[in-house]
Parts: sequence; C-alpha cells; structure tokens
Amino acid sequence: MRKNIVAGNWKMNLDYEQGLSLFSEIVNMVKDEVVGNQEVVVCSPAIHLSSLAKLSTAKVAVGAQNIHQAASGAYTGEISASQVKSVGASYVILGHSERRAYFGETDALLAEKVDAALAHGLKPIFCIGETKEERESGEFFAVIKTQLEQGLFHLSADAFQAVVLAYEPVWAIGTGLTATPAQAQDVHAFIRQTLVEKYGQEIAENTTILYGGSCNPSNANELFSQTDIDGGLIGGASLKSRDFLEIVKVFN
Ligand code: 3PY
Repeated sequence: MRKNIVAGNWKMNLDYEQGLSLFSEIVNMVKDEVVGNQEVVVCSPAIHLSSLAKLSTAKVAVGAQNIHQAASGAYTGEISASQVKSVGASYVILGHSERRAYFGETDALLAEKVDAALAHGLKPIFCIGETKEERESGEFFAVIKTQLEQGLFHLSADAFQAVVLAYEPVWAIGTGLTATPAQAQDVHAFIRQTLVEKYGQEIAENTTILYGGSCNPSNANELFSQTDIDGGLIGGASLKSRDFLEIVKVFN
C-alpha cells in the first residue's frame, strides 16, 4: 500500500533558531496525529539539516531542497547527496519549479541529481508541473510526460520505487492560486497511468504522488480526498505549525 506523505518545503526561510523551534513544535504537535501509513517530512535549508535530523522521529523525517549531481569535488557553495545523507536526512526535493526557472535546472541535469540521490540512499521528492501558458495551450499532459520520461524513466523498476512524485502546477506556486481538486486529480491519474505504462500496475499503485502549489488547511481536505492524491508538498503553510498540523490531520 502506498504511503501518504505531508512534506513541508520551507524554501529559503527561517534562521537557525527559528528553524529549530518550528521543527520541535512540529514533532511534538504531530506525534499523535501521524496515523497509519503516513509520514511527515520537513525539507529545510541546508543549515538546519543536521540539527533537525537529530530531533527527527520515525514519523517526522527530514529532507534537503537540492543537491549537486557530483559525488564530491570543487563545486564551491554546493552540497552533495552523501553530505546530506551523512547528517541523517532521508529525502531531497528535486526539480522544484523555482530551481527549474531560477537556476536553469533541466530534465537532463535532474536525471543526474536523481541518480546521485539514489546512489546515496536519499529518496527524491521529484517535482513536475506545467506553466500557465502550457496549461492554457492544453499541452500540459505532454509537458508532464516529458518531465517524467527525461527526469526519471532511465531508472530501473527497482530504483524507481524509492521516488516520491509531486505534481506542482507552476501557475499555483506562490500565486495563491490552487488547482481545483478535479484539475489536480486529472493530472495525478494521468501520471499514475503513465507509470503503469512504464513500470506496470503494481509499482504505479505503490507510488506516492503529492500535490503541491498553495496547498493550505482550507483546501487540503478536498485535494487529499481525490483517489490519486496521496498527500502534499506544502510551501507557506508549512512555516506555521498550526496550519501544518491541520494539513497533517487530514489523514486522520
Ligand atoms: C508552494 O506551495 O508554493 C510550493 O512551492 C511547495 O513546494
């Protein structure tokens, strides 16, 4: 059975003390609310990872927001998968639309980052999604299929099983706009069908597909009740412990 995941994406927010205090609150508040086959993940800036990982629990894991594709070397300012893994983090967000747009990350580069993550035992939360123009032109299914094919489909079936997907329509990120539950479900069903064709029914059914993009306590319930939506990648609402808790509780 696939896992339900609520993952926070703190982006470039919170200084060291603020991060520590928010994470401690989250761990305490959600401990009795993470039920069944559910996991909570907090993806923090790199400066927090080591301290948060020490406070993490079986129910609340820690992840990074990016890694470099190389194992190590002269890449000033970068951080490797093995470094992230060495502090006790278990996930890494890859392919977030902000990294694709502001840092020029291409599908080909992301495929290398996915390999680096998996080689060091990090689970990628791999983001895909269309821009406003691509939605309006009706080409969004093709865009999403290409992102899957080029970023992930070089993986063997075995390797693919460590991947979590996040559908994040770019037009719903940082805009306050959210895909309607029906729009999101349509794309999630398309993603799952594309996985069936590539990896077969069983792997497709076991893959966790999150929705991201202005997901908050007032829309999470309806979004997560869709058949193919298995949780969320949460931006702004993950910075407020009460809001984040409300979203986690949707699975109760
Ligand atoms: C958002 O909710 O805006 C996000 O980008 C989550 O990753």
